[in-house]
Amino acid sequence: MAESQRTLVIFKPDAVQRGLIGPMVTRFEQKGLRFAALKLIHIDRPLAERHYQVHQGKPFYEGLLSFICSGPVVVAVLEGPDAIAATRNLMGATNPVTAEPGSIRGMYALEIGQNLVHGSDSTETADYEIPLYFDPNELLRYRRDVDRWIAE
Ligand code: 3AN
Repeated sequence: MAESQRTLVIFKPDAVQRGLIGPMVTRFEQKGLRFAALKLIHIDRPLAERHYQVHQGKPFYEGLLSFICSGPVVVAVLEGPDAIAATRNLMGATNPVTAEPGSIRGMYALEIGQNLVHGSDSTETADYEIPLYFDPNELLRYRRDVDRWIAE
């Protein structure tokens, strides 16, 4: 039985603008992952700086910040067995051109700077990122009847 994990997912401004929130949410739901939280927000510069602090100084840092602040995003916490790796695999590789066909980026995106979705890359990252966006009382604990058919 795999470890149950929580991961932060951001459906980026390009996903909102292109009307891809629905299809992307559907992919995660169909995979079997469960939403613990979901909301539409506008990320401001200080929050973006905290989120992307590991990329500070990289050539794409300023572009990344202005892009993530350029319009509303949908932030979510997904949970389930191995949720972090499962989410990253469903997203596909960072560069959409080489992302696996069938992955979200493989299906819907063409450029690394507009790659639709973010997912935490480790448990440590998830533990850092989730509280940036959600208070503890926003993370809902519940079970779905179908969960027993998805995880042992
Ligand atoms: P991922 O989002 O797949 O975890 P990271 O953490 O390496 O990828 O990069 C964070 C974000 O920074 C990416 N989603 C992408 O939007 C942007 N990014 C990463 N590398 C580049 C690059 N070489 N040029 C432009 N943007 C980049």
